[in-house]
Amino acid sequence: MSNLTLYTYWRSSASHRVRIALGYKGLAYDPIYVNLLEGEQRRDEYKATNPMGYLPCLVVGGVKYVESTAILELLEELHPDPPLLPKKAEDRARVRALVQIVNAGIQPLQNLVVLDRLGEDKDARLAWLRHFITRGLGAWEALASRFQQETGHAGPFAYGASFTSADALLIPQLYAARRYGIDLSAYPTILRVDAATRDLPFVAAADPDAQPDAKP
Ligand SMILES: N[C@@H](CCC(=O)N[C@@H](CS)C(=O)NCC(=O)O)C(=O)O
Repeated sequence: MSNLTLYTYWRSSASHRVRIALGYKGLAYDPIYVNLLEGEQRRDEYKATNPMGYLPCLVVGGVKYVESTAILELLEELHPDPPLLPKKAEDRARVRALVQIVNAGIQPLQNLVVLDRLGEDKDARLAWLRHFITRGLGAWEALASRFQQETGHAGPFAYGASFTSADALLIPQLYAARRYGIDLSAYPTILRVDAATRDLPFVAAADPDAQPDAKP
């Protein structure tokens, strides 16, 4: 039994972020699987956990925490080493900007609850997903590359030589981009981050396809 319990679903990108952060910090957790395709997140039982009906939820010592970026910040404050954020305020602001492009600018638009409002037309849903993911990743690439010029950082991670929250957010977004057949070849920084992180043990362990609840 761990002190940490994570409500998760293999293809939930927000859960994927938290799985990466937990692994990065070497924290074990007990999973509780919530099947999004079966609508388990919309049942009253789960809404008592997160009133938005969203994954993930991390339970720490019996207390429930929701919103993946708030959870990452909580983990950072409770377990600062290894860090997910740089030391300097200016660097932290830049990392948080890369985090928010994914968290606020891309992921909410690919959510089931949003796609369901578009109707059943699979082609229309796919076109929507491709449009917003491509738009957001293009902005992420441009901003990351501007940060490199401003600071002289050369990677290999999203922001410099150390793994940060910006990587923990980008990796799940790339999984979703590939799932929807988006061509990433125009994004050299994103491809560099992908190559630098893909084989890290905590990244591989958090991968959706490696989760016990993954469906082939
Ligand atoms: N801002 C929230 C977003 C959470 C979120 O959108 N979760 C998705 C899975 S990645 C979800 O549970 N969706 C359920 C639905 O759309 O019905 C966070 O970062 O935790």
